[in-house]
Order: sequence, then structure tokens, then C-alpha cells
Amino acid sequence: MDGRTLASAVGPGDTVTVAGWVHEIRDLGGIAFVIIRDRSGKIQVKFEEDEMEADLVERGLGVTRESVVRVEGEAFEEPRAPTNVEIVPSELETVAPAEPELPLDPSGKVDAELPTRLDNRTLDLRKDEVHAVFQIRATILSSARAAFDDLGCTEINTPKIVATGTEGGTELFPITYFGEEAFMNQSPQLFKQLMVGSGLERVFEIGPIFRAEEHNTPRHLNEATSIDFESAFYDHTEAMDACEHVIKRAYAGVKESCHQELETLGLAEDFTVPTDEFPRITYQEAIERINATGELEAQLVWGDDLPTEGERALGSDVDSHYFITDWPSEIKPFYIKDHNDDSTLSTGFDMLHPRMELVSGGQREHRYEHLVAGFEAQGLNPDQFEYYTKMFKYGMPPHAGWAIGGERLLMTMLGLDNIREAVLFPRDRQRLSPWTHRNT
Ligand code: AMO
Repeated sequence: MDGRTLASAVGPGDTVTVAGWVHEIRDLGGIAFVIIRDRSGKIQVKFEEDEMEADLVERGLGVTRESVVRVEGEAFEEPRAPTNVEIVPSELETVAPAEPELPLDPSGKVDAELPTRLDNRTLDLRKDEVHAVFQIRATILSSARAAFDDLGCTEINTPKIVATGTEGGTELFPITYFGEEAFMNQSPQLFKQLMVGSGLERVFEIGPIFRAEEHNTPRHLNEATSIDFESAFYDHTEAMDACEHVIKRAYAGVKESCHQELETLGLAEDFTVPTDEFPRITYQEAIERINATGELEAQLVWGDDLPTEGERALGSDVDSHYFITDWPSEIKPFYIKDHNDDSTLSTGFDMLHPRMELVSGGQREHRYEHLVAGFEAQGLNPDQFEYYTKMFKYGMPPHAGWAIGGERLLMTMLGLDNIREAVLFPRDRQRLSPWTHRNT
């Protein structure tokens, strides 16, 4: 297909072949403009009855919007064209026609509701703003990879079909694995820890996690992208430093590489890369500050999870990314280590954007006996996790790590209302394939 010139690279005087989608057709009578869109932008093609063969003009005006066409011609300077250049065609070929009735309008002139957009995601992505979101998503992931490279990490890929859950039993997706019950992985948690013990020492993974979330909310998905990190010989404070580095690098990468996309989304002027240190406040301080806002009906007490409204109240109070540290051990998972001098206090932390939680992490329990005792304390059967616990008997260094929710990072960075906007084909309670609405 190539040998073509991208729309953004067409300059006056060039003889070019461009190919892309028909974005718009403007027939002014005697003269008509067809705007062609490709991944780089748009280019105007001029059809003039008096200047061209009737057959070419007829074909030019006969194309339907969103058809894929290939146009050959010469480019001229034209200040009235959207990019100051227009092509006068010598040939137009319809490569793939589009039906005249479109399920949604990719030019964005006619709004569509989110379900219609998700049902027709391929067409939805042709809109500049939606396209921009996913370009930025890709930049976040490449910037995160660059940040992991700064930290000297090795990228790993761990199994998504597993024998046990790690993040709470009610959120598990069971599957049948050759007649036996298995599950979709909720998190690479145990595998990334095992890789620390393998001698890789410092690892990261960007991959899917699966959570059978009970409710449909604007910030939960049933399949999400987790950006996981784990390092040997790190404590929780060093893990927080690494987390801050990755988040800041993701923002900086977007600022540096996505100016056009930010402009398209109307964010270019206000987009700021966080540079200050993220405040670290203890859980105790967090509940006191939430209680002091008076936003909650009942006062929070030690051991309570932070409700969504509480997180929001604290978020607007702090007004930047921030960490909550020193959680009660009882509400953190079995793999999180307690403080050495106080077993009721854990080294677990969360990192939050003012709108919502983005990250959980902590130092891990690497001492075999303590780990097994922790399983029992949380009502889990250590035998089921033997593949994991056993390796703690053969030289497991102290280690710490965390996971960032990829979609939540994108959502909060761009101020998207709904997490479904941050994923190509969201999986929620109603949606298993792009176009199917399941009844629940
Ligand atoms: P946690 O369960 O807090 O921790 O998940 C880490 C981060 O992943 C994101 N996330 C989700 N995003 C969208 N939809 C969901 N259903 C969803 N569930 C989680 C959130 C969350 O902060 N193993 C630990 C991490 C660790 O300690 O390393 C874990 O999975 O942004």
C-alpha cells in the first residue's frame, strides 16, 4: 500500500499519492472539496468541473464519507485549505467503500452516547479526540517503560491463567482448565515477587488483570491494565520513590510527545507535569483529615477502608498526587509486611490522584514463617499457595513494589469522566464483545 505520502507531509509543488478515509465532502456547485484523513492529519482535494475530466469529478463526488480512497495529484499552496495545501487530483480510486448510513459520525459533528460509541469503537476511534486519547495512552506506556529502564528493571510476562486468587476471593473469574477450576489472574503479584527471588531482582510488567467487580462504576473495569513493579532490597519508601518517578515520567513523556493530541483535547495550555514531591501522609492523618472535612455522615475510625467520598474529600484537600502510608495491617493483603516494631501497622501504601486511587503497594513479607502465619490470619489456606511460599525457603531477599492502574492513570491525566473512555474495548458487566449488551 505504500509509496504514499502522509497528509501532514504534503507540500506545495509535490506530486503525491495520498490514501485515507473520506472525512468530509463539500460540494459548492462546479467546485467541490473532499477532505481526506489519515493517521497524520487531513488534506484537501479539489475537484473543479471546468478543469478536469467529467469522469474524475463524478467519481470524486460519488464517494461516500468514510470510504477509503487513494488519490494521485499535484499539491498547491492554498491559504483557504485547512493545512494551507490542496491536491488537484489526476486520479481517484475507491479502495474500500463505506455504506452511506454510518452508525455514528466520525467527524464528531453529531454526538453519540457512550454505548453507541463503544458498539462502533472502530468508527469512534476515527474521531480526532478519541484517537488522541489512545495516542496518549501509548505514550504513557512507552514513557513508563523508559522510566523502568532508568530504574534498571527487566520486563517480565507472567501467566494470566492461574490456580489461586491473590486480591480477594469475591472478585475472581473462574474458568475451566481441562476439567479443573482455574481463574483469570487478578494481579501478577505472586509471580513478580517470585521473579525478585529468581535473581532478576528488579522487574516490571505491563499486562491485563481481571477482576469480577460487582458493580458498574465509572472507575472500575473487569479487565484492566496493570503497570507492576517489584524490586529486591527495596523498602516501601524506596518503592514509593520509584512510583513517583514512573508517574512523573509518564506525564513528562506526554507533555513532550503529545502536544498535538493535548491540543485536540483542549488540554495543551493547562497540562502540567507534577514536579513537587508527592506528599506522604499516614492513614491515621488521612482519616482525621477526612473526618475534619465533614463530608462523611459517619466519622471514620481506625481499621475502616476509605470510602469513595472520603478519598474525594481528602483529594480536594491535598490537591495533588499523594501517598497514604502506614495502613492498619488488618486491611492490607497477606503479602504486605508489617512494621517491625508494630504488627498492627503495615508498610502498605496507596498513591492517589485527587480524584481516585491509582496505586497500591508496599514492602513484602519475605520471611517464610511470617508469610505462612499471615495466610492463616486472613483465612487463606497456605497449602494452595505452596508454589509461592515454598520459594521463600530458598533465599528470598527483602523486597517491595506496587501496581499502577493504567486506565486510571490515563483517565485522571486527561480528566476523562468514565474509565471506559480509556480502554479500546471495555469489559464491564454489560459488555463482553464490543457490540453485545448482556443482561445482568
Ligand atoms: P490493587 O488491587 O489495589 O493492588 O490494584 C492496583 C491498582 O490497579 C487498579 N485497579 C483497577 N482499575 C480499574 N478497574 C479495576 N477493577 C481495578 N482494580 C484495580 C487501581 C489500583 O490502585 N497486587 C497489588 C499491587 C501491589 O501491591 O503491587 C494490587 O493488585 O488503580
